[in-house]
Amino acid sequence: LGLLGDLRRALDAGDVELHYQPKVGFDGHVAGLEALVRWVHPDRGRVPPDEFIAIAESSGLMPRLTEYVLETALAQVARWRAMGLEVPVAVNVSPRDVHSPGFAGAVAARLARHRVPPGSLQLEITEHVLLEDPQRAADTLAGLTAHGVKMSLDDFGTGYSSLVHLRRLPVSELKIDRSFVARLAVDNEDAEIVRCTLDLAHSLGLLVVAEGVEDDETWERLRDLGCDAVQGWLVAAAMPPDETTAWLRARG
Ligand code: G
Ligand code: G
Ligand code: NA
Ligand code: MN
Repeated sequence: LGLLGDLRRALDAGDVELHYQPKVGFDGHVAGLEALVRWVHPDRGRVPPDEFIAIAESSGLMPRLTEYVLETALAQVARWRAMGLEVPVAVNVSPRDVHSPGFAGAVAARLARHRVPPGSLQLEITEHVLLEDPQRAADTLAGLTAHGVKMSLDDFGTGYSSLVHLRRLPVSELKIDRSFVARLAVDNEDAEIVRCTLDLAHSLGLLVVAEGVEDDETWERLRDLGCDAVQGWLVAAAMPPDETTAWLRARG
């Protein structure tokens, strides 16, 4: 598979980009930005992230990809801070990352090197981190949390979501997967799932972000249900760094 070698070279050459998608509160405040990788292959054009992330996962390239994304995102956070734009950035990490020894320490070292306060970094994990070695994962996440890094539970509702998982994971935010959000305004069952998830998360003291919000009606329903923030095309799609800077400035 040539794609793996091409991806490795693209990472070494700095040819993989990060785009940033805002998470916004109902009063309009910017709660954060999610970093999302974008790779334009010289011959094939844009490769969907799902595709090359799967390749990175199965080939052992994931730690390298995550290292690249963390490094690029933290350099960007430092640049924004220098411009007076203080916004937390969320980076997606895979279960493999969380289980690799020394991950928490490596993240702390990277934050220090970029002089970025730990509270400006959020790591988005999925419940899959608990499948392999739940205790080890919980220890790593506790270490990161103790350092001040915020943890977010991504894609909630799609995996092995349970109260046990929620209780075991030291997360401060829960993201409701867009598969439940998309039809919220027209499907009563989805609306119920979202309502129950909000109740549960709030009773555990978590902030809730709804993903994939595309229209005003869904936005209004989420606001009325007491959701804390939204992410989705209604607000903005993921944008290249310069466009994100302009977007942040226009927001004031
Ligand atoms: O924009 P979207 O197509 O970006 O992302 C597709 C999938 O890829 C999502 O599940 C998203 O979480 C994942 N993804 C995007 N960027 C990263 C990244 O930097 N690291 C990891 N592990 N996953 C990412
Ligand atoms: O797995 P994760 O939640 O990180 O994936 C985020 C994915 O959702 C990315 O592919 C991103 O581009 C996509 N996305 C973000 N906002 C919207 C939206 O409003 N609608 C849809 N359909 N996809 C979205
Ligand atoms: Na994510
Ligand atoms: Mn998600």
